[in-house]
Amino acid sequence: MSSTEDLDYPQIIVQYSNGFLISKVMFTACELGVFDLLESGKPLSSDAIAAHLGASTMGMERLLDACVGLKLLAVEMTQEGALYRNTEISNIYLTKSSPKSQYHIMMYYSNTVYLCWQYLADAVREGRNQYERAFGVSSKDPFGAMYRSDEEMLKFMTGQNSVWSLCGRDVLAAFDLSPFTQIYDLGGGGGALAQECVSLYPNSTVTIYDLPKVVRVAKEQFIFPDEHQIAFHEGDFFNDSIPGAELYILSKILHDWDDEKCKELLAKVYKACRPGGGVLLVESLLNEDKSGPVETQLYSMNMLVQTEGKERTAAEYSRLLEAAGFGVIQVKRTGKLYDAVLGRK
Ligand code: ASE
Repeated sequence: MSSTEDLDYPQIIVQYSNGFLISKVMFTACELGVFDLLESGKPLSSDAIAAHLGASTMGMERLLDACVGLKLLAVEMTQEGALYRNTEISNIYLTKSSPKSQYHIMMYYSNTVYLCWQYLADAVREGRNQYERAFGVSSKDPFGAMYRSDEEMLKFMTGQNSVWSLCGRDVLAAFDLSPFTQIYDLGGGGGALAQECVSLYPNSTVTIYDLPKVVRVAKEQFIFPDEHQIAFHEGDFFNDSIPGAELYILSKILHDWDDEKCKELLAKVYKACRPGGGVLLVESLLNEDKSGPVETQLYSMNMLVQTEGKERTAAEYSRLLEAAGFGVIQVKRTGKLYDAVLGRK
């Protein structure tokens, strides 16, 4: 792997050291509204951008130049000076109003996840999440901590929703789910995956099962009453009953919990599941030897600082499903961030 060149000047060490600076530049340009301002297509000077966004010229010019270096903005030199505009990628993914916007997940990373990562060393030493240190709330109930205020809960739900604009279709099309018409999305949150599901499978109805306060916000903010294929069920899937259905989607649920909790939940789902029905796990899969993908390894570190869970391999998910009684387990890798595992009853 490493040539003498790398040993003389360790490119990857420099790159990794600067990684968090890169994230923060992108998050900050998003937060300040740079990409939204440039969305119209009209190139603007740093003075004009600073004035519009209520920022210092000196700070804004540096931020814009760093964005150019990161290929998030383009610059052209004119007689009036440097003019900045969005790149195609920024227009699609970094503006708030684009249908594929990643703005909200970035704000969640920048303002919540980032603070937990401050205590990564403590998380590794102690083997538990760092909500206590980062936010002064108990680490024992991760979702109590993550949903400690309506505002935090909304940020999380909006952030999670934005991920499905990138790979929601792929995870739902990984298997032909058309035989399943009655579907429960356990922990379905803001409902973007449920919306993707009813659009891909027009004969299905999806019930979003989530905590009462999550359902309240989902109804207020994300799912309008004219979405006749989407219903809600308020409950805590560990402590309340799970109604019968043909298919249960558990999307990014098992990665929040340890093996014991996963087995408990899957056993409950198995009991509720109609014969011939199934469970669809949507998760980011680790390679069997855990050598990658690096994004999934990093997400697993994030599960350490924020939850009680971890990312797992396909074989690990299969064993959890088998322990609960599910058979004929199929795994589909999508090539994107999230993959799909289907188990049948
Ligand atoms: C969870 C998902 C996430 C719990 C906490 C989380 C995400 C960020 N924090 O179920 C989104 C996915 N991103 C990562 C880093 O896992």
